[in-house]
Amino acid sequence: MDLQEIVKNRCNKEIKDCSNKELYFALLEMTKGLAKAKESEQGKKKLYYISAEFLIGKLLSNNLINLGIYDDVKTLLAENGKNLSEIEEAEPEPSLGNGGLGRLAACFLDSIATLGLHGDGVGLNYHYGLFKQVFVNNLQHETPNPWMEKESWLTKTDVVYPISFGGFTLNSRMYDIDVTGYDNRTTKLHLFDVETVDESIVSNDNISFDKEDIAKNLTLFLYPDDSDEKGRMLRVYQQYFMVSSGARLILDEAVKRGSNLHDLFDYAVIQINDTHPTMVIPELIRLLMERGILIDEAIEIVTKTCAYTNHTILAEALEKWPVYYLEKAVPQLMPIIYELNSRVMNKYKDKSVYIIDDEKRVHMAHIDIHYGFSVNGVAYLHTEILKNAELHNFYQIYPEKFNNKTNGITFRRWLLHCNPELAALIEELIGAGFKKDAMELEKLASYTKDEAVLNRLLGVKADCKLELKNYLKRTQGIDIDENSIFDIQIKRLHEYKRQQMNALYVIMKYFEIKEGKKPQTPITVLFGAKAAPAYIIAKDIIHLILCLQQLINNDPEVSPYLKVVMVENYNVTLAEKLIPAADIHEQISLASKEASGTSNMKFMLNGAVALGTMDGANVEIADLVGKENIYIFGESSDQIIEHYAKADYVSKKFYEEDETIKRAVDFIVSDELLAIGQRENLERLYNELLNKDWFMTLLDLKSYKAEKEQALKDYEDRKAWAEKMLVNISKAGFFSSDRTIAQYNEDIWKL
Ligand code: B1N
Repeated sequence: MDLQEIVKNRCNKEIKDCSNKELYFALLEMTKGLAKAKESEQGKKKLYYISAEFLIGKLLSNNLINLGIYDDVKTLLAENGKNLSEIEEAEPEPSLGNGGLGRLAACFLDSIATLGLHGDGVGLNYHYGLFKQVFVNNLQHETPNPWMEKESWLTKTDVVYPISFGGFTLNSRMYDIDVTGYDNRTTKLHLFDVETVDESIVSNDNISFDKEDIAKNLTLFLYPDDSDEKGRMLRVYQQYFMVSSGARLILDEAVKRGSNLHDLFDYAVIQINDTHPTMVIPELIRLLMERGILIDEAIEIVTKTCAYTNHTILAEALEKWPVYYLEKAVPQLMPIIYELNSRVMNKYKDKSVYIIDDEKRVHMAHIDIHYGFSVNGVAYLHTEILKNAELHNFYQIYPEKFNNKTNGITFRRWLLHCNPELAALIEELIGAGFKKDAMELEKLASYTKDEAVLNRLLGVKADCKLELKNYLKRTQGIDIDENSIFDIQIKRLHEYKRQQMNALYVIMKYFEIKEGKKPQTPITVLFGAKAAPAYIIAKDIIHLILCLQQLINNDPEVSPYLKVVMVENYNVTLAEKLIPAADIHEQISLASKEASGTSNMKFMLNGAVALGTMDGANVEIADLVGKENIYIFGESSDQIIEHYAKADYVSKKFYEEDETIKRAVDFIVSDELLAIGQRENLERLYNELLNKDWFMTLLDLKSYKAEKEQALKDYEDRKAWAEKMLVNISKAGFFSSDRTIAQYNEDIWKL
């Protein structure tokens, strides 16, 4: 490593005279060079993780850590009066994902590289990623989030494929990002892009553009607003562009490694990340047939090559494309999809497993399940629900295909990088082994009664809280009290995740404080969430939270005891600051609806205690830490599934029967809030809660309030709380994505 030399060549200056941006570019160049030197050895069989999203976050520090040079670089910079965390801020964050699904893909690449597995990621290079969120008048607005600068982590390759759509052809070029594993080899993220994309068709202050000019818009945004047909068509074009490019790459590479294509499954395994890349199945069949393989064999080869991961049971997220969309965008695939469907129809009477339904819609997940060899859910409970309810009819046909792979997170980013002080304390106590074998964190269990260790743990948490306070002040102009309890809910805004329940709690607390019942320690309720641009109620919930923030934080009677903060443009970078600072984390989805959740794992690892329902991976967390180290409330997934089956939930009943619930809900349309917010938004949300409340907020509100009060009370016994923190950290090892990836490899990929 010679940063000095690189800086000299690039800028003709010394390190001490460079700007942070210049140093960022110099470090980028240096890191890219080092990653090249460590490329993985090639095995025979290779994994392709195909995903419409890779939410990789900033890469500089993570790469320095994984290359083992973070401390040296930091010291060298410090000697020259420079600060690595400030340089980090010069790096733009690519937002190539929505939330958990995309972040999971990024954690998986880190683990694939760390475990030295032969595997790459395949996706799309969105120029503006997901939108950037800005708040105007307490409402969410969306603007483009450009991240590709004159130099970036992308490396242009010579790989170019012509991709044909109904009526036109576009050239697809591959760009690579090196993914460095911890202390090990590197792997690659291949992002395909169209050369004709035209960023100038989007203005700076909103995200509208001509959705029909595919050559110019194909890779501008991740999932453009799909509330209208043109947006949905664009999504089909994106998906086919991704999988056709990926399929060609996979075939070319397999042939290069010696495959005759009849044995493709010995050379490649494709993990299909949710249904977005499903068209890779008919596309591969088509390409194999083009190369002379007959359809029966082509179908068999592809079925032995592809595996599918399901990430949700929410009906609206299970993709069903009308046949006429596919006829228009990708007519060459339809004969194959019809053939795949007729084979299913000839074999099974049960219409629920057909690929094309009576309304002429193609059920993408059904293609994956029939024509892949593995179907997995992402947490124990989620997989059980798939087998017993959601996909039960498929489970009866193919019990051997179903398996669970509980999600995980990379400890490099979510502990070593985001919380170096905690990592150092852990290393001092149990040695450095946990960095490679996360299960070694269990050794911390022997310190749960050690008062000195517990005090140091509280000290680390206090430092992280102060750091968050300073960061929010500096970057968003927000003031918070570092001595208050940090209660944090960060995740996409969705009714099933029930941010509205947390907001109703805030209203209840506001009343209590007004009436003189003050909390012993002040509370700061922090939110971070983006709403899909066309998801009206989700945006109304953001509006409610921002209005509450304005009302409460400006009320001198209340704000010394309670504050509400919604951070703007929640992303990976903010998560890295928020998670280490949390005391309590909210995992309050309606049971059965959150497939897994992964922020729950990150918080746990950083010594926060969960307040949650028995949903997703919370079930496994509760199992590991025991009920004295987690706060669980609300009805079980069995009970909820029964409510839906019987259609017996009536939110108004809960509203009418409980005075405190009624008062909190009514407050949404009170004079106080209407004076701050928009009547239209607040009334719409009020009516939704009262007359529909599809995700049963009012059902669990009472037990949620009671459990949260218990957690706040327990927080006062600092020693007992620190013990809970330590138990949570010590049990987090199971949630390392290294474990998850090892299981994928052992059961599915067999590399
Ligand atoms: O995938 C994560 C899980 O931890 C979360 O519980 C789950 O909600 C999330 C359509 C999705 N499921 N489905 C999506 C994303 C984008 C889209 O356009 C669906 N995201 C999840 C990782 O397993």
